[in-house]
Amino acid sequence: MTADLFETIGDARPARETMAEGAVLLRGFARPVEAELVPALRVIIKQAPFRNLVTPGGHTMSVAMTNCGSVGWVSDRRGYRYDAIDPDSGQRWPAMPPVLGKLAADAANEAGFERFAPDACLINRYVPGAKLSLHQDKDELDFSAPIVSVSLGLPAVFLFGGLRRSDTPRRYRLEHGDVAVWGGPSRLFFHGIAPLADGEHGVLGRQRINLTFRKVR
Ligand code: MD6
Ligand code: FE
Repeated sequence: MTADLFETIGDARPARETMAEGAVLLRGFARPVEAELVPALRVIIKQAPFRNLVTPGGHTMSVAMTNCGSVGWVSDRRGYRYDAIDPDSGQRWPAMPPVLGKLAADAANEAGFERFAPDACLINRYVPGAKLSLHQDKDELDFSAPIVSVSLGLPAVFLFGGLRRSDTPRRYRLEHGDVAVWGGPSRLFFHGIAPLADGEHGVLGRQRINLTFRKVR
């Protein structure tokens, strides 16, 4: 028995949970920097506002997105890709604030992935009812780097499957400040977010914000 097994953050959820080999949930990991995170995000979304992207199949996504970092993830009728330019403004995406890059690197390190240096941070905004269908994150060039995902605001149900779309996903509740890190053997696992339940969060109101950090190039 290890102390780790019984370590909790006061609400009986273990501070650390292994979801699969290479995939770990670090509960509350972002809480210590929350007060810096939220204002940094406000600056980014003023410069690069959230928008509902269109998939190559012509569907408008229920999740609104923006990015910071040297490249950003975009989707339109031509496909999914990373681009250094925000197509809405014609300008570069806002730079990744140091507090964000450091949080991602610290979380990756905690999960056993050293020297994670993300060049992209996709910022997702969910309003009640918004969802993200099962998908793989495979538009990056470098699958040796993990993905670090930070949840803020309303809680969500994270669906975490396997390498095949048909693998039945497990469900994990992601709350404000929780960080999921993903890599190695599970880097290409299918995952998604169930339709967001309505609610009101003390800091962020009626929404969930998710940051996913990637090493694209
Ligand atoms: C979300 N996250 O949590 C969407 N991808 O809103 C993702 O799609 C995701 O959380 C790769 C790794 C972790 C994730
Ligand atoms: Fe994803």
